[in-house]
Amino acid sequence: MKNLVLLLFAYMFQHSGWAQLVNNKSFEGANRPNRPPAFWYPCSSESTPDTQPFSYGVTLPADDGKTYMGIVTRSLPVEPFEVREDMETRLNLPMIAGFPYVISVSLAHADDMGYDDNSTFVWVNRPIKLTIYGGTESCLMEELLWESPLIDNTDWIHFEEVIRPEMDNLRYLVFVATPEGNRATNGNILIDNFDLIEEPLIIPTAFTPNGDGFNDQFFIKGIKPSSSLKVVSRDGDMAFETEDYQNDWAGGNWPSGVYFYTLTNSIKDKTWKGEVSIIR
Ligand SMILES: [Ca+2]
Ligand SMILES: [Ca+2]
Repeated sequence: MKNLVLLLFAYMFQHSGWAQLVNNKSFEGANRPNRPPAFWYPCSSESTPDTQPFSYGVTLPADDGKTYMGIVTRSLPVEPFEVREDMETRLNLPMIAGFPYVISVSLAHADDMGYDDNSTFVWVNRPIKLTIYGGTESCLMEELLWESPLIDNTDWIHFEEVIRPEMDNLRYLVFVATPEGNRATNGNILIDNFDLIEEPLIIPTAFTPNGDGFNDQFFIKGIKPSSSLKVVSRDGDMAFETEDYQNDWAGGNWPSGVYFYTLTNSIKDKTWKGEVSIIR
């Protein structure tokens, strides 16, 4: 029994891929104002994100789990005239330049957010955007990775997009509450169910190079830069070989049949092998 458990563990470890990049991506924690959940830290000291719901009139149930993050922008009558709340998390592994990552997040807006200020109610309810930066050091906003549209939906909308950082070794993500058109405003954005993963590799088992514009190339979804590819025929002849595959092999003059590929990424030092059929 003990051996079986060990074996199962080894199997799961091998096939679970690489480590999760983001901790507490659902922003779970005790609901309370001016305090972000674990693993998320404000960079600017002027104002601190909230773990919602139930602060400042926000009541929307979480999109995932029980709690989520709320960040606001505020317009001030005195310097600095504007506050943009932000929060940072440290990735478990740095991002690799040029690699495709899937970024996904649920966003919403609270219509009735506000607070009492000396018996005057101050609304903080304008729609704003979420901007996500990457940095090699804590709180450095070195590369803009993603920006949402203006979020005025009061129910959650889930966004998902593939991004490719230009800089290498981005280790920190900074989320910034961003007014539209850089105008200072009292606005809010609610954030839940975030994730950032390396785009999974999907290697097809067949392609059809007949020039009909559909599935004509050996197209590997999520392929990483610096990926070499070798394709060998059943007879052991090299059908295709390149050091940096660009998803452009249309089978050359090779006939229909089964071929064997070896795809190697030199940056991750990882190899995938399998069969692919040419169907003409
Ligand atoms: Ca959550
Ligand atoms: Ca085709």
